[in-house]
Amino acid sequence: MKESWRWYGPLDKIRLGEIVQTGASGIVTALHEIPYGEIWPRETIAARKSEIRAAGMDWVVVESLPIHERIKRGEGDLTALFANYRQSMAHLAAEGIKTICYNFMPLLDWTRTDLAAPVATGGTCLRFSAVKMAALELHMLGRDAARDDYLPGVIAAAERWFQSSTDDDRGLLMQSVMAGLPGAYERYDTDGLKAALKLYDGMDRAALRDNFKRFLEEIIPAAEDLGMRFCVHPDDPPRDILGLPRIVSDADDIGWILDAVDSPANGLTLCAGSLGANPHNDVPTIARRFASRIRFAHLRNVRKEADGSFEEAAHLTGDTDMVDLVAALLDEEARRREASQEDWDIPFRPDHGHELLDDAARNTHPGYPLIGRLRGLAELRGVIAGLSHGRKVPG
Ligand code: DNO
Repeated sequence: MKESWRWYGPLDKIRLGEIVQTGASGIVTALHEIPYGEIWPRETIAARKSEIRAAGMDWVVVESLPIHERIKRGEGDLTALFANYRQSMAHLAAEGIKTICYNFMPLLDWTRTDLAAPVATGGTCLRFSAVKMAALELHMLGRDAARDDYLPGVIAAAERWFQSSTDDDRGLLMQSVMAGLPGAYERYDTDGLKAALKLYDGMDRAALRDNFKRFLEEIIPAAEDLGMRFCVHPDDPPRDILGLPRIVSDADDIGWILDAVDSPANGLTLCAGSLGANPHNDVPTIARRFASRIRFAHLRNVRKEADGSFEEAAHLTGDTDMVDLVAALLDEEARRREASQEDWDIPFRPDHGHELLDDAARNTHPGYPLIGRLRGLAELRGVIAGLSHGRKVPG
């Protein structure tokens, strides 16, 4: 398994010269500075790639080549947007960067309500509180239909939270929910979020699936021609949110997507933390079922609570059996090597990490501190070494 590390480019407070010291050899990044829908110029890709090379690593996965909201909404004439997307793909492929992670979450990327929840042994973690999310939906956005999405006890607690909250508490909650949007993009305030949600009015699961299928039909044939591997990232959290349908949340969804355009170029990012937040998902079982289509793995763990809340656990603790999951990925790699598949090596990155020790002072991207992820990587490396020891590796 190829050890890799997410780097936000020049915006990142963690420098390549530091990342290389973690022992990771692959970089996962994107041209975050380019607005959604615009073409990624080949020269810019080449320059970023050389910068990474000069630091002694390789750009192994693009995360993400983002999909414009109009494509997700299926709005208007999309010809130019699809053409631009394919042009960016061609530029990436020409530079030899061929694994592309993306998501199809409407409007928001990953969503948390607390970016610095205390961890018992010290440090902080990312947390999703069902109570705070319900307070935001019901009381700050006035979305009454959200009553159907939460347990009665959560709705009552949300009302209490809202009544006793200050302007600062509410502002911080909004900021935390917005923090999942990657890169330098505009964050919404309450009115902005209401307006953006309005654009999705009437969009149900079936309509969003149609738009996703259209995207795959436009993109996957080009990916095949270019020898690229696309891998969809699951929804985080894996449930409808803000009344927006989520269609990459469980094994049925994944099965639907992989069958919608049945091609090796249409693959999956196995994100253990995203999938693991849904109590119906058994992540190692999902990994084994879709193993041949996994192109990239995000390894992290979550601890779920009965009311729908969850928080990010250390990489080897939490509800997902990480050792079993890594074993499933190693089995798949062995199968690919046996079949002489060139792309047998599955890149993974330690996804998210607790803020530990000096991390807080660095003010890094939420979820992406240096020491917390270094701890995660070191633990995962140990699991991989342990499981690989004595395994018969073909060829
Ligand atoms: C969160 C990440 C996601 C992921 C995108 C992929 O930490 O895993 O933001 O990058 O959803 O498009």
